[in-house]
Amino acid sequence: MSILMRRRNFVLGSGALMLGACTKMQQSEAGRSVFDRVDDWQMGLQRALTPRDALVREYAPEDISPSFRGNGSTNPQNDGYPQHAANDFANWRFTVGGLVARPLEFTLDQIMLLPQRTQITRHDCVEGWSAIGQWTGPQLSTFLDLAQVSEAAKYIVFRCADDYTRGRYYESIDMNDAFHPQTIIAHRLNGEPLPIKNGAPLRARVERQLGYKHAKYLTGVEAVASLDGIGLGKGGYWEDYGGYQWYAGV
Ligand SMILES: Nc1nc2c(c(=O)[nH]1)N[C@H]1C(S)=C(S)[C@@H](COP(=O)(O)O)O[C@H]1N2
Ligand SMILES: [Mo]
Repeated sequence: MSILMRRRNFVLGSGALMLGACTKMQQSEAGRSVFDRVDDWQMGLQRALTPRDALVREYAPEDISPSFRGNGSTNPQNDGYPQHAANDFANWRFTVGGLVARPLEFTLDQIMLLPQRTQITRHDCVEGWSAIGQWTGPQLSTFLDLAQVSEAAKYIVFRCADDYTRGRYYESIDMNDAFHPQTIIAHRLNGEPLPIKNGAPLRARVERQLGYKHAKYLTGVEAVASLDGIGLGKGGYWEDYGGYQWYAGV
């Protein structure tokens, strides 16, 4: 499946883009019957209307919670993190690797130069609290497009800097969530640089899923075909050690 086809699921609000994608698809698959193409188009439309592909609710500025608590790791002490923090994360790097044609490494300044998305969303933690915050950062899809993620990639793994109680925190999502427009690599919360307790300098926002999927202290993302051999193989820290579901839809 091409990136174009993946993205086709998300362009409901933009007829021009959708037409563009379909036209390209038809050109590249000129040999196929018209009926196949109509089928593809209908599947795309249907997927766009299913809850899994829909945008989650975005809130108004007045809905923002007065404070956004920190949960899980809130001040990592391992692997040079305190030094990075003391240095305003000037030497922090974010890598895009695994099954990509062009592995990439970004400084925070470079990340600021990419197109940004700002969204006000509600975060739901399984421990029974919620908070509404405004998040800003590039869409994960921007990084994956720049790195030319392979069609063999089935998951995106979030790599984190913090060791939690049982080991290194990590998370993973499928390509559907990875290319979702509201899946962003956030560097701002409520217009300010991310506080340390909320994942400075970079954290994932995976808005259709519960809090534990929103990996903090990101050092990079890795495109993989399988989750075997990563952590205990269940796709995330809490999936490995807490029995949490890998797909944690809100
Ligand atoms: N790297 C890392 N990411 C993490 C965690 C963590 O301990 N380490 N905790 C998760 C959990 S359970 C939740 S609810 C949210 C909390 O985000 P917050 O600290 O901004 O409230 O981060 C998630 N991401
Ligand atoms: Mo959580």
